[in-house]
Amino acid sequence: MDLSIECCGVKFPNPTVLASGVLGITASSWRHCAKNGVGGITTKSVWLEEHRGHPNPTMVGYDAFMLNAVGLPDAGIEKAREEVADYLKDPPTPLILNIVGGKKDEFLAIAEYAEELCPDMIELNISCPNVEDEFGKPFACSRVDAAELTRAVRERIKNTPLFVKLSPNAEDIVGVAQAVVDAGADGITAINTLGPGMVIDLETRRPVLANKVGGISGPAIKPLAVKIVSDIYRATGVPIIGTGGVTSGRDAIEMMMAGARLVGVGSAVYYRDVSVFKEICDEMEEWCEKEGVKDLEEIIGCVKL
Ligand code: RRO
Repeated sequence: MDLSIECCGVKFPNPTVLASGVLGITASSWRHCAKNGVGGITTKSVWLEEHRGHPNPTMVGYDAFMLNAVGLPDAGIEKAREEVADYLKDPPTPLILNIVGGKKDEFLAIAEYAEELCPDMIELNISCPNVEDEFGKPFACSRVDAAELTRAVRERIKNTPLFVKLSPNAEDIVGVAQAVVDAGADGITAINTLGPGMVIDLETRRPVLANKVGGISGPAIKPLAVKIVSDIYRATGVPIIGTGGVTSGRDAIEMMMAGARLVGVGSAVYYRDVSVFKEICDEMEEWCEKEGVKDLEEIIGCVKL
């Protein structure tokens, strides 16, 4: 069966997308994912200048959830420019460039350069939960801040589909989604990690992560992501990259029924490896054939509420 899906004029061979932050920022790792069946790639969040992340350990994983506080390490846009150019010489799948800053001026500065790299889409990360000490509350926690930033970024990104990645920590994520769409976003990525949360090592009596706390991802947050995607889909109708705890083809179908057009996969790559993309697609195909679904468009937002 053909799992291909169109999103903002970009054709994806299947709806799975490598979520931002999972496999860094090298053309070779993106190609490796593409060889293993991923439908699209999201880059790690790119800064204008080099930014140091948090010290190790930055990640800890359990069956039900993961915690991360990587802290947005990045070498800056010049390194990203090289890797993106290398990938785009012969791109096996579409590329979504994820961009980030600390304060507003840094977001605007990278937005000036983002289109020069010629990605298929751009994702604006305004929802990292791990840098609040450095930069204050994420823009995604306030309708007004999120909309103002999106509007200013949109003025600088004129010809590339712009998605804004939102936070489940916002009091009113649907209101934030509506506000960024009104400010010019073409689509929404939902959700970034929840929390932050904490895991304590009983023997040392210290938090496991060096940063003490970190964003929660993985299967435990999937029902929250599905509910939020459903709410945003019904409120805005814009394309959504549904992300949060998807590890199987059935999870991906569920996310699409909620309203996702593309499905982000992050933690599952750590739980298994990149083979997870082919497994998800195989299971999606199997389900569609059993249910007589000929085109994935039929299931987007089809949940009966
Ligand atoms: O780098 C991180 O710590 C990080 C980022 Br940018 C993000 O958006 N979400 C997350 O859970 N971690």
